[in-house]
Amino acid sequence: MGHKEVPYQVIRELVKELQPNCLLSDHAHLRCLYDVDTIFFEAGSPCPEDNTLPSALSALINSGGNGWFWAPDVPAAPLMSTADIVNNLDYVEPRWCAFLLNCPPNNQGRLDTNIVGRLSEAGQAWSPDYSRPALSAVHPQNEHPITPYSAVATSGTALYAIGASTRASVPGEDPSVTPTPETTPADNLGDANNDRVIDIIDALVVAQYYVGLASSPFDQTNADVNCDGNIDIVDALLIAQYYVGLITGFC
Ligand SMILES: [Ca+2]
Ligand SMILES: [Ca+2]
Repeated sequence: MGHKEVPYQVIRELVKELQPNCLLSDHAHLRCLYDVDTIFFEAGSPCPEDNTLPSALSALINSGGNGWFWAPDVPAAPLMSTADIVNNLDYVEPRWCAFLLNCPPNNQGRLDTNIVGRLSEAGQAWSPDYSRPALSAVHPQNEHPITPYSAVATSGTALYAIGASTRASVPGEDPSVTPTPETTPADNLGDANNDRVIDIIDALVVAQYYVGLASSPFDQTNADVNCDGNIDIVDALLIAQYYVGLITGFC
């Protein structure tokens, strides 16, 4: 989506702090490693046959919800067939490309049983090719990217380049993009860092708090958005869902 649409470097630093070996990508539609660990190929823009860069090809296992995120109709929604999962794996394997199959966790933080069953079937139906040679080493990557606040260019749109974006998706720059509203519910639930905005940063600081990396300021009352007396990853998930418009309020 481009490094400027979310606080990319903040999220990257947190992920690397929690899981140093975790590979991070930005869904920027770029065919190069631009402050990311892997290239991200979306279904419909397949990985080239001669690919030699660490890559991932995404697909959705279910057609419920909006495909990416869980919704109540997901447990009964049709799933990608076992044969199709195996075909995708066979397609990406010789291209050194991972198959990133989106399986949405439900509102309890778990995968629904139909999804678990399908993954089990696919695991039994597919065998990796252990004779595939190793991927050649890639050049060193920038481990601490800094996204500039602004930039100018004599031609074109500089922000797209420095933000690793191929699309007009910079809030405030494109009239079709709606900036994050500067509002919160009346009771401020969800505004975990008390900056009067509910955004992905609030989900992030709640997740940090849950794993013992409390940041400051941190409002515990605002963080417990499902009002169950605990501040955990479910609260972070709900705040993220609120931010992207999947839910319209909290407890
Ligand atoms: Ca906030
Ligand atoms: Ca809670």
